[in-house]
Amino acid sequence: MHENLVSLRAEALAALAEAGDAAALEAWRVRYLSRKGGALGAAMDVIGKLPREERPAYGQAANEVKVALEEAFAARQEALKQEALAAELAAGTVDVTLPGRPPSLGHLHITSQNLREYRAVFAEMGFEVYDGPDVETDDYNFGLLNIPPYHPARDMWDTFWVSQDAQPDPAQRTLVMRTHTSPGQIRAMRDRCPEPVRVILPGKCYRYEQITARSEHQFYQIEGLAVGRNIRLTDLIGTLHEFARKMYGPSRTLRVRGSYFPFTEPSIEADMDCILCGGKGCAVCKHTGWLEIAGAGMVHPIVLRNGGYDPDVYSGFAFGMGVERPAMLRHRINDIRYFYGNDLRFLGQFG
Ligand code: FA5
Repeated sequence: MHENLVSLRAEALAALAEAGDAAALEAWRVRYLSRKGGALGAAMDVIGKLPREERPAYGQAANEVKVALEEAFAARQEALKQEALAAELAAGTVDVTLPGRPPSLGHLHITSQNLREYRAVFAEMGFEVYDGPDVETDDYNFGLLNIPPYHPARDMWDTFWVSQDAQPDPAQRTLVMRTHTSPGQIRAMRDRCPEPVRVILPGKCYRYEQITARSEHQFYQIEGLAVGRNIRLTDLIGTLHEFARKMYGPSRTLRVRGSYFPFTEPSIEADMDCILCGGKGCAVCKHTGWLEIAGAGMVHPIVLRNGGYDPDVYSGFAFGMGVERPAMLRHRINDIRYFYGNDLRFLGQFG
C-alpha cells in the first residue's frame, strides 16, 4: 500500500480516538472523510497523477482505507452515544431505598370537630339534631320569637336583610340571614307539636357586625330546645351543668345569672368555672374565675303558643351557645379571624 495511505489511516485513527464529543467527531469527519477538502478526498485525487498500471492497486487500497475510516467513525459515534446515555442515567438515578414522602392528608376543620363534639355530648343526653334554613323570614328570626317590628330588642341582633327593602315591614315578611339559631325553635315546635321536643339546632349565623378579634360576621351557634309537660328551670340548669362536665371535665361547676332575651322568661346566662385556672382567676377568664357558656331560659309563653303548644299545659327550656368563642378559650386562640382565614398553618394545628 502507498505510504501516504498508510500514514493517513494511522493519523486519522489516532485523531478519532481523541474525539471526545459530538462536536469533535463532526470536526474529524469533515477533516478526513468529506469529499471536498477532506484528507481522504485529497488522497483519492492522487490516482490521476499515478502511472496507469499503478492506479487499480492504489484505488483499491484507498477504498479500503475509506471503508476502514467510515467503520471506525460509526463505531466511535456509537461508543460516544452509549457513554452519554450512561452518564445521563447515572445523573438521574432514583434511589429506591430512600423513604417515601407521605402524602399530606386533610382533616376536619376545627369548627366541624367542635360541632361533632357538641352533637355527641347532647346525643348522649337524648337530644336529636334538627336543621333549619340559613335564610329566614323576618317572622321566624324575630316576630314569632316575641320580637315585634320596631321593638328595641331587635338592636341586640345586627341584621343582614336579604330583600330589597331594608325596613323590616311586617306586611312584607322580609327575608334575613338568620342572626341566631333560635328561629329553629319555632320550626321544630311546629313540626313536632303536640309531641314533646328535645332537639339541638347547630348552624351558621350571620350578623352585620364590625369584624374584630372576638366577632365575625359569620359564626356558628348551637341551640337547644326541650318542650314537654313539667319541664322546669332546674332541668335547664342540670342539662347545662351536665354538658359542661361532659365537654370540659367532670369537676366543672356552674353558676347562673339573671339575663334578658325576648323569647325566654325567665332568662339566664350560665357560666362554668374557668377551664384553665379552675376558678382562681387568669388572663383567659379575665380574672373572674368564670367563663360564659350559654344564654338560656324558659321558653316564653308567647313563643310556646307560636310553636303550637298551650303554655298552660306545656313548658320548655331553650339555650344558645357559640362555637368559635369557646373554642378560642379552650385552645387559647387570640383572634377569631383565624378560623375562616384559610391559613393552613393555623388549621393544620387542629388535625
Ligand atoms: C343569642 O343569639 C340567643 N339566640 C341565645 C339564646 C338562645 C338565648 C336560646 C336564650 C335561649 P347571643 O347574641 O348572646 O344570644 O349569642 C350567643 C352566642 O353566640 C354568644 O355567646 C357568642 O358565643 C356567639 N356569638 C354572638 N355573636 C358573635 C359574633 N359576632 N362572632 C362570634 N360569635 C358570636
